[in-house]
This record gives sequence, structure tokens and C-alpha cells, in this order.
Amino acid sequence: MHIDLDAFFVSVEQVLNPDLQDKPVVVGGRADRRGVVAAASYEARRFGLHAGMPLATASRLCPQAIFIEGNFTRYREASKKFMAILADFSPFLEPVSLDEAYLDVTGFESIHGSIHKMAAKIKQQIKDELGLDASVGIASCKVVAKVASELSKPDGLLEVASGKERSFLAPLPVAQLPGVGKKTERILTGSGINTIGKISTTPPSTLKSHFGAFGELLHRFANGIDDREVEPPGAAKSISRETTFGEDTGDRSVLKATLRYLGERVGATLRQRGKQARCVTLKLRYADFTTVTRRHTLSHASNTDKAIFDTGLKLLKSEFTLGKQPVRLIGIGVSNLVEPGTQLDMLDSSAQRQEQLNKAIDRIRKKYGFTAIQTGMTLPLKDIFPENEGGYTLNTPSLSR
Ligand code: DCP
Ligand code: CA
Repeated sequence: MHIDLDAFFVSVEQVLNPDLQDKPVVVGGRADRRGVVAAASYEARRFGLHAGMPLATASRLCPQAIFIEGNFTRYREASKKFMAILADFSPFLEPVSLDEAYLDVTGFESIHGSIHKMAAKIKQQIKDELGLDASVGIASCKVVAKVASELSKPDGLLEVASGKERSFLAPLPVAQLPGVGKKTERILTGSGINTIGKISTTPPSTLKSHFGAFGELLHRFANGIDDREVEPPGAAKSISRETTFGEDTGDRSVLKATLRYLGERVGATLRQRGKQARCVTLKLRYADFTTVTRRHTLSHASNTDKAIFDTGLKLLKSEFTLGKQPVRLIGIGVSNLVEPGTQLDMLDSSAQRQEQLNKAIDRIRKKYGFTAIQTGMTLPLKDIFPENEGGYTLNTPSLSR
């Protein structure tokens, strides 16, 4: 979810002073001052006013607008309350600016009925408690969620179904794609690339020649592909491993073996860092590039390969059902990392045995290499990935954070 408050500075002023409601209002300073518009109400925008416009121009275009100085302390207070509301809905909150945040709500549909209903509740609570309108975009990745919230403004709520990312973005002008500024827009339209769809069908090499590494990102974004996680500030990072298969596969034993192997790599890193994890996430990218992530929260934190894999496999079984397309990429990760606490585990002798087993395996691998000792389940990998001392040579070896 991407959540962004509408006409933020102005709306806060309108809540505090109802005389300003439903009127063209500008925060930024008195009309006869030098300076620019910081925020314009939607009524003012109808006259062409927008952020960054010189105040003199704004007052010429809309002489009846009410110009106010603004008060940053108020906006900071409102922002704090806004973020607190969001944090009540999901701990996976990444504030982007005072009035904008990403919220990862993967797996929360059952609590609220649906993600759409959850978003409606969030909007309502912001309205009830702060008197502010928020616009919300829902999608499988950050870039599409952001475009959706932007497009839904004001007071909007727009969900882009998984699989529809590309077709949703395609007709939009290039400037709507996050990252495309004035300069990039000029270069793109100058080459006849006017829509996001046109970017998505332009060969990445062409975009690379114009924009360097950014060109590749542009191409992925235009295709609705964005692997960036929602990252709560200061929170312990996640650890994940993923790989793209040489050939798309629907073979369950291969998927399972790869999941086991990647899970063991994750587990090894987790233990090396002396942490335990509360959440396990599965990621699948299908042949048509549709990408899904599924998350499960453990009843208590763990760092054993068994806990990671068992959870990953459960997620895989419920996601990868009959009739699904072949898989292009598979990944597994852990997040919500905590310091180990042994109290609960001590009651559970099988968990204790797993921990001891992992300790022993870690020691062997440290001495003789990762593939020196393996679970039988990972044997099918011998036929698909070349083996070396450090493990298998995967196509995307370590996307670890
Ligand atoms: N802001 C600013 N100067 C700018 C842009 C923004 O001071 N050039 C401040 C005022 C805005 C706030 O940041 O109210 C949030 O910026 P947004 O870009 O989200 O714009 P608004 O919230 O005002 O409007 P929108 O409804 O388009 O999100
Ligand atoms: Ca805003």
C-alpha cells in the first residue's frame, strides 16, 4: 500500500480553520512576498496553481486565493499522528516523507476481509482522527502502488490486481512513472516514447544507452516489476536469497529442492548474525513476470533451517496450486529479526535438537564448504545448477540484505 495525504499543508490549515474549507488556499507565504507555493488546495489547483510556482504568479492566476504562511510544527505533529495510525495497521511501515508512506500488508487480508477493506478503514481512521483525506494505492509492488495512489487523488482508493501491473501502467504518460523527472521526460518524448507502455516495450539496451544503469530500472518499473522491500527505518534488515531458473519450471521437486537450498543459505546467514526471525516470506515470479510474495509469522522466533523451510514450503503449497504457470524465479527470506530468546525453545526439545543440528552442520560447512553436507531433498539441484565448494552456482547468487 502507498498512502499519501491530499494537499497536506493546506488540509491541516483547513482543519484548524474551517473558514478555509472548500476555498482556493495556498500555503507558502503572503502573495506579495517572494517565494513559492508549498501546497495548494485542490480548489486552487483548478486555476493552475501548484507546488513550486512563484507566489506572484499564483496570485495573478487566482487573485481570490487565500495565502497563508503556514506552520511547520503543526505539520510535523499531524505527520506523527498519521504515521501512528498506519503503524497500528501493520508494523511494516516505511515513511517516505511527512505525508507519505508505504505499508506492507502482505497476509493481512484475513484480518480485514480484504486489503481493499483494510485501506478503506485506514482512510476512515485518518479522516475521523485527523480530519484529513488520504489517497491509497494497492499493488504487488511499490512503484505500481505509488502510481495508483497518485492517480486516485484526491480522496482516492485504487487497487491494481496482481498480474495487471503492466496493463495498468501502459497508457499513462511517462512523467507518471516515479523516477522520471523533467529531463528524463524530455529525452523520452524526444525519442517518441510518450507512454509508460512504450518504455516497457523499448529494448533495455536502448534505454541503457540513454540513461545508463537507470535505464534498466526504468524498464523494470515500466513493466511493473519492482523488488524493493518495504523497509521500516532502523528495524533489523531482512535476509533473503532468490534465484532465477535457467528455464521456467513447474516441477514441484525442483521448486522444493531450490526452496530448501535457499532456505538453508538464509538460515546460515541468520545464525551467523546471531539473530532469530519472526517472519518468513516466499517470493515467486511466474513465467509472465507476475510476482507474488507470501508471508507467514511464526508463533515464536527461530533460526533453524527446519522452521524456515517448513514455513516456506507451507507458503509454496498454498500459493503454487494446480493450473499455475511455470515459475521463473523463487526466493525465500526472513524478516522481523530479533535477538535470540531461549525460554520458549527450552520447553520444546525438538526445537532444541534442531538448533544443535544446525550448529553442527554450520561447523562442518565452515570447514569443508557448503555442499559438503546436504539434505537429500536438495539432490535434484545437482542436475540444474553447477556445484562448487561454496554451494551451487545460482543465476542470481545472493540478493541478500
Ligand atoms: N511541499 C513543499 N514544497 C514542494 C512540494 C511539497 O513544501 N515543492 C510540502 C507541502 C505539501 C507536502 O510537502 O503539502 C506534501 O507534498 P506532496 O507532494 O505530497 O503534495 P500535497 O500533499 O500538497 O498534494 P497531493 O494531494 O498532490 O499529495
Ligand atoms: Ca501529499
